[in-house]
Amino acid sequence: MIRDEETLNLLLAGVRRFVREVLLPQEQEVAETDQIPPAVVAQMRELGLFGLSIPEAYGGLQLTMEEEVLVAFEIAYASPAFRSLIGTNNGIGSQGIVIDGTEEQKQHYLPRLAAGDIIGSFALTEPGSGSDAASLRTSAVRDGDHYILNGTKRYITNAPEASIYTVMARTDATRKGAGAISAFIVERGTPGLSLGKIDKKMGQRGAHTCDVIFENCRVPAANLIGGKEGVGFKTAMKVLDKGRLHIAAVCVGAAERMLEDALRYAMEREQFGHAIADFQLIQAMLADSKAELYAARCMVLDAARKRDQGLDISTEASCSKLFASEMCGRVADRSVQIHGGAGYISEYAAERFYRDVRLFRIYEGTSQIQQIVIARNMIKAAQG
Ligand code: COS
Repeated sequence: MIRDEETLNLLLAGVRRFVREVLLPQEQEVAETDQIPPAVVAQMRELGLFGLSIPEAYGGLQLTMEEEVLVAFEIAYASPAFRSLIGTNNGIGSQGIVIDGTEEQKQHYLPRLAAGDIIGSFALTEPGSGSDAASLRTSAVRDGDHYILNGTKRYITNAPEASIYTVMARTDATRKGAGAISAFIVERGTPGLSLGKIDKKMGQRGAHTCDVIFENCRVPAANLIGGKEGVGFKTAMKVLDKGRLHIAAVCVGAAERMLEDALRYAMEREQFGHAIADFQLIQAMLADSKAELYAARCMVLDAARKRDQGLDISTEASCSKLFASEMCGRVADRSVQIHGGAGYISEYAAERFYRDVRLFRIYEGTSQIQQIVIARNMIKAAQG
């Protein structure tokens, strides 16, 4: 749903200009230094990019899902690290509070997340629990008006920058599975919370992950999301339904960038006396990429519109993430192929994007997890 075409077009044009004029010229430096310059972060704040999906009542832009994916298409045209910095505040790092938080929790945290004054982070994965998220072992034991958390969370995006963590922990050690999991907001600086070393990743330099470690970390009971135990896994899944759709949109934006770069290169590069774009084997790669990209874009928009109608889009979000992230991987591969030797050299964006986009098929649920979600939903629906 688009609420006001004119306002949205202004926002999209502003983001597009910011991407072209500010982010693209900084990409190489971010890749080399592994840091997004503070001046760029300040401009992201001014544009409202940290609060795209946060309700207006708490200082955000309250974009509908359709509007949000349109913005994501634009921002993902630049290196994924830029999107990653705003990604958690708009997605997994804030939505637990937006969807299931108490009024006090919303008032306390959302305005600062929306403004980009603080970064939010989502701590689900553990050393022993990845795809099988319901097997997580971090414990939260009630002690008066606090909970005591123990455990380790792994590969947590933006954890080094974050001021608050949405942490899924087991509040009933005697029960296995999803029903004993609760979600907490844990503030950085809480005694007993520490961070591991920043992970060395394959790509997305400028975006950081690390372990988040809890050792007898005392968290006020008031920070239990929604004030209710045992529903934290469902909160996490609802957050991921939206997050997966957002990532699918990011895949579309990144693929568009890679395809434009590949097309430009193919039209400039000459071999056998012709621009290589004249050759049908190159054209096949361009055409397949274009067709798949178009399909992914349509899927993402359709799923976003359905979510705006209030429909359950668990299946559509997983279909979109599965198809768009795999499509993005294929486009990345073809882009390197079209660039030939140049595609293997770090001077060209093709090489960097090839590594950066590999993550899309893994985080917020691997392609295989999306397949499981889709098939299970089909079977459940058929059983009635
Ligand atoms: N929305 C709301 N509730 C949901 C839901 C959703 N999208 N998906 C599942 N639930 C509920 C189920 O209805 C069930 O509730 P009941 O027990 O009341 O019936 C509960 O959550 C447990 O669901 P399920 O039995 O399907 O859990 P599984 O342990 O089988 O796990 C998968 C389901 C595999 C889909 C889940 O663990 C998953 O998404 N894993 C990947 C995790 C991930 O994406 N990690 C990335 C890290 S975050 S960057």
